[in-house]
Amino acid sequence: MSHENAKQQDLARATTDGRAPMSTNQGQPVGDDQNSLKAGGRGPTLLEDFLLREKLQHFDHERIPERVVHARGAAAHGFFEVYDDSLSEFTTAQVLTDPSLKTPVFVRFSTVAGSRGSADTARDVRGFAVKMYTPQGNWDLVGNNIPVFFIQDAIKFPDLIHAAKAEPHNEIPQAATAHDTFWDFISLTPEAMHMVMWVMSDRAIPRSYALMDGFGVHTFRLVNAEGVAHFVKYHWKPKHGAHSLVWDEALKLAGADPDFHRKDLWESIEAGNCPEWELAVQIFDEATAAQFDFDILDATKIVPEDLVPLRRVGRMVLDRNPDNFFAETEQVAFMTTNIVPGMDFTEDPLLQGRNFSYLDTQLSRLGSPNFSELPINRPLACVANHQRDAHMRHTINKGRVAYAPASLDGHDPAATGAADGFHSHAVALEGRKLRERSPSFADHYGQAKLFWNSQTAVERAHIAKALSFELSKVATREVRVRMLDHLQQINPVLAAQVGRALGETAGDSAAAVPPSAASDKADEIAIFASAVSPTSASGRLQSTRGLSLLDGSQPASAAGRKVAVLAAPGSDASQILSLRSALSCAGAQAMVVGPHLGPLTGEIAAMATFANSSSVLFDAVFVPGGAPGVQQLTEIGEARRFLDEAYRHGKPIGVLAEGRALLAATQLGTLSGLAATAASGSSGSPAATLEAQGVLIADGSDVATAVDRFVATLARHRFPDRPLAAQIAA
Ligand code: HDE
Repeated sequence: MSHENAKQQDLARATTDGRAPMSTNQGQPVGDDQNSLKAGGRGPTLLEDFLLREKLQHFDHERIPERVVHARGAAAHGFFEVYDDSLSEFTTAQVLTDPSLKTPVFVRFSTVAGSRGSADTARDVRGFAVKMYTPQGNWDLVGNNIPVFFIQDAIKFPDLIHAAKAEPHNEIPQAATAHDTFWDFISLTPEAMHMVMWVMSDRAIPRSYALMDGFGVHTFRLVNAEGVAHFVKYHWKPKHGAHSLVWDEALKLAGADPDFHRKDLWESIEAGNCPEWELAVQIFDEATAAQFDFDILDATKIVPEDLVPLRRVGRMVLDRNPDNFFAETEQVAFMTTNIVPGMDFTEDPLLQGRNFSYLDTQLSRLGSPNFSELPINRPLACVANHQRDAHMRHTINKGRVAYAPASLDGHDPAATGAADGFHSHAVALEGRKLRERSPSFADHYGQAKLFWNSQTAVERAHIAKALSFELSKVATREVRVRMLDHLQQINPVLAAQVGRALGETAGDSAAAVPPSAASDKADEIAIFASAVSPTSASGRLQSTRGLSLLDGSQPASAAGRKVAVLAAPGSDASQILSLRSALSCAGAQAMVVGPHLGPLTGEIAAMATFANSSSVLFDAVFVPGGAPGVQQLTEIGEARRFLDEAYRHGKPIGVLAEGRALLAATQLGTLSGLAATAASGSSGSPAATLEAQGVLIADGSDVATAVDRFVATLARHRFPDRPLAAQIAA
């Protein structure tokens, strides 16, 4: 059996389709599962009814505690493989050096603050936890989609989480940091400022799990066969690029589809559109680390890519959905301590604390040290030791020797301690025992500025808007003002703009402009274009690659995208079919939205309606021609809003032939002048202006070309630069 399939086979031993004749948990056949045992037809129920009691008793105990953080999540199976053996220079870990090995993986994505039932699109860090079932035991890379963290020392973690979660007196708000206790804590925690910049950026509202980066966050060690160690930072780079939602869309999605990310992951895999990432590493030695003007043990710092480039070493594909959410996604137990020979930790005080916390948490959530025997957690590597007993022990250990050294029953005391077993790297340490933060951790604003400088003007405007939103929800003025002081340290224009939104004067107030609500406004973006800050603790870089989502460095791809096709009886079916086949060639999907479900026009049926969906569920909107269909659509307010809202959210829009009339009937049609040109019958400049903003208007003479151009536009994700967006009420 190949190693790749070994975990699937292993899980199969514990998997059932439940199709056998019904039985109790003790295996007795059940004759009647719908009526309890009673004295007479009208009761009372008899205590003797063990069938009733077993069923209720099991149900009563169905819940286990949700994760204290990262409660909301979704997961999938897949594999990881390295491209070649080039990392053997640095590590003995087989998973990183043997290109013939396909290592089975189970990956769980999550939000941090919300409860298990909270909405997927909350502004939050995303967990990106990878469990690899390697031949040398399990390796867990328990990372996030943001490469830094709020705090430098694990001892502050309970405070951070208590402040971020819903407030304890009324359990409000759910899955949101926009409240007093979070910002009170943050405003008193300068070390959080770099992370705050990331969390207020669009990184915290990803389009999907498949379209986000992953990071190991801490600096780890790799150790080679000679015992020589190097430092390593891990990155996961999504094949189709990292892309985000816009804030107004994320808010609306929380209502329209709280399962948006979970569903996207599930449906992509079911459709064979398998999410894929490359593993990239930054490897450097102690001498290099010593030259940096920041400390590589400080989890609030990145190692800028311009200092140590990424080296892409392998790929991970998620290709199978779990069979059972509870047994797999809920019971999977990630632990930072799961590393394999050839790897090691560093002295990062956040990582050191995590190395205690994850095992401890599993004991409480899963209730027994035997959690490692659960199918989803058990390693493929052979388990043999003298640990015994405890709740729910599955393994039946034969013999009487449960100790070492031992000589009875053929045990050989010398056999303990295999030559290629795990051993910790012999790090040279010295120092006095003390409770103190290293002075090398003291710079809290330098890399916040590096991140800020590395963003495009649009991204800076989004950070300002996110901060304005979050802080405007803080009732205590002193907290808001304290945050403005921190922003002032990061960038005075940022502070001024947020200050203006909060009704305060801050920063370079001459540079601020009246803030709009959620949408992008040209003058707001313009003020950020040249608002850069001098950096520190950044390797003397002013900006660096790898931090912006909108600088053009993300791969353009339409794969995995969903397009709403607005249609009604009389819409042009052949145009819809052309679009559908062009999208499917690009790995994207068309979903026809109509006034009702079922057959609409030709062989086209609606899979969604204006009553059950809205533009936020899609990446783009397309309106085919066909005069009777378009006429009907123009009379449906929701159809017009579909286009207005998609425009406001920067999404590609395509209209073909008579479909143009629907666009002309929208607010965008009026504001852009398209309605006026439509009335006069002339085709003029509004269409050309809109085209530059990702709104394609084609006359229907060459459908194939029009459709291809639309797919190419879809691959560009979003068009933030839309001057009319702020005027549209959608
Ligand atoms: Fe976690 N974290 N964490 N964390 N974390 C948990 O473990 C903790 C931190 C991360 O999908 C818990 O099994 C401490 C950083 C992910 O199941 C808990 C500290 C990073 C997941 C815990 C941190 C993470 C967790 C809760 C500060 C990014 C979800 C349930 C020292 C590198 C894993 C559980 C999954 C989960 C503790 C900080 C990522 C309580 C004490 C930094 C992705 O043990």
